[in-house]
Amino acid sequence: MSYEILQADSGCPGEPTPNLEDYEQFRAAFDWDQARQQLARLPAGGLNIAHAAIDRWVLAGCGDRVAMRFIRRDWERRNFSYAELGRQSARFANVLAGLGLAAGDRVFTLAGRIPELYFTLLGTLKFGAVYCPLFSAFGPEPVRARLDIGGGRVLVTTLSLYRRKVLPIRPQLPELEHVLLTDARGADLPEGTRSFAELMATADDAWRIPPTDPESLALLHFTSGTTGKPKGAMHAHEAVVAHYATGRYALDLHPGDVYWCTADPGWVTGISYGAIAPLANGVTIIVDEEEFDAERWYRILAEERVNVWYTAPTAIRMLMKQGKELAATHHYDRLRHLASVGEPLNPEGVIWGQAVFGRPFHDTWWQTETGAIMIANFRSLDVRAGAMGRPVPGIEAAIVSVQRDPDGNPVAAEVVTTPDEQGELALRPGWPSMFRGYLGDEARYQRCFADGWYLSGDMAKRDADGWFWFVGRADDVIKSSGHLISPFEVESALLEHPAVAEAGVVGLPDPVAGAVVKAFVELKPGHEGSEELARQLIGFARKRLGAALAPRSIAFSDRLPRTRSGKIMRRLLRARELGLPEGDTSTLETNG
Ligand code: 6R9
Repeated sequence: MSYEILQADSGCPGEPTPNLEDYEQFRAAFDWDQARQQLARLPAGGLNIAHAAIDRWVLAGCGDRVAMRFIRRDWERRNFSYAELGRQSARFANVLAGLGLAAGDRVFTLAGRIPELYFTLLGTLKFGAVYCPLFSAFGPEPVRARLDIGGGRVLVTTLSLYRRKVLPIRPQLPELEHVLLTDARGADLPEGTRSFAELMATADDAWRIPPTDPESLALLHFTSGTTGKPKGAMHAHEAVVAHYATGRYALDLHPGDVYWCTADPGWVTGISYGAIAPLANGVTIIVDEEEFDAERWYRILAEERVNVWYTAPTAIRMLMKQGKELAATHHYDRLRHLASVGEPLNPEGVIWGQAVFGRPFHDTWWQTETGAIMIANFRSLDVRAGAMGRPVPGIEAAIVSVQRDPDGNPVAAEVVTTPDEQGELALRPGWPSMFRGYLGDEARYQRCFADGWYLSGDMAKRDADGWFWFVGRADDVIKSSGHLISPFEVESALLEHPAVAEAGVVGLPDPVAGAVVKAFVELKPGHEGSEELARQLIGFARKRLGAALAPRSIAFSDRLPRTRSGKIMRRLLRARELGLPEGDTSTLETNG
């Protein structure tokens, strides 16, 4: 294998040394208890994410430190100290008590990066309820499916998102009792909603976090599979031990740092690393309300003197597209560590970081299910451009060869010891942020394990020195601009259109988004494929699913390739579209 090596930076004068100085030594000595002990336990007993992230700093006399620096779309900036976030989240816990919530109930947000989202996250955890974020880019159908599976009792959202995405599906959600709007009050409130601000204004700003069993549920993050409904991955309060430790050792957070994670809070990254990990490390987070904008991003990195930046390959590729000249309009002299997650990071991206910021991007790998970074390029190690990195201390990773029964259930997993041989990336269960199950779907959870390994669903290789390299997904799930998209969810939406008989949805390579969604559609008798119908179907899917999930293009087919049991063979659709070898087609039905 040939690849470029970028030497570990020795640091500029005055810069802190890496938290993890000697990987091998540290890894050998590390155990999770060590990290657990660095987090204060809850005075009332147990471990609570919101206490570890906020209240412990206030109790330690550091309440004045800036926890969150919020940048409004119009550039107005507002600082929230740890003490202020402590009070706002206490207020929200009191709001939930006032609404009659019980421990374990589910509180959802459907919002972009607004301060109220962070008050809701932390207040929900203080109260002992379970927090679940939704992407504001979702259309009504994905919002409905997730609120339904999650049994959401409370939803915090904005007036416009409520009108467009919740109102049409509200009658189908009998369990959703309370909708709180962050930007409406009094006469502006639609029927059946309440004002977030008004409830907060009358709530007490003191709250004593009840004793919290570290195993009690804290977070619910939806993810996508190839078949069936969205999966709600459940995480316990104990997860904060891994958030804290990976923030410290993989992202190299130091006290006093300004840290910027650009992830959407509807995604697991936006919560675990947009809020919990950095706050548990006592740093200042930048929260920018605006979406991607290259000029704005460079300005934020420079003006906010960002030290550690965590972003994603699609964003890096969009910055690269705009050229180095734009980046050169600012100085980034405080930038110490650059990291990326969510999709494969091309070597060009890693190297571009070095050219533009004087530091390479450090790829990290993890999933909604793992809850925290599992594999990373560490600041103290050379970066192998194109590799995902090495396992985080406390994590045992391997490449396994998996045997599956005809239904696709894993029956055995054997570790592949030959370097550079492809197999499925597997992890030994037991780390603190390991998901505790899929809500209401024990069978699907069980299907993630074989022979004592958690199977990630990603294909990868391990080189002779222990670096892991991403190969591709083992299933049909699509990653587009960092969004994990279930082809099944897109197919289901298309099938609701009166002209559609069958649909097969695949991801096709795209230089910026990584992959884009394409749908192959079989029409019902009496319908003719045309450009006009393709446009209509895209519009139909967009309305239901939102722009993030809807297909970009549609092709019509008289007969989609199916297995003998009738399943659409997405893999074959993709191979044919791209002119790739068709692989094993032994299960393909033979036509007429
Ligand atoms: C955090 C997050 C998980 C899937 C994962 C893999 C892909 C994530 C990656 C990567 C290549 C990386 N993925 N990081 N692929 N290199 N560094 O992304 O969670 O949305 O659940 O997605 O994303 O396929 O299995 P989630």
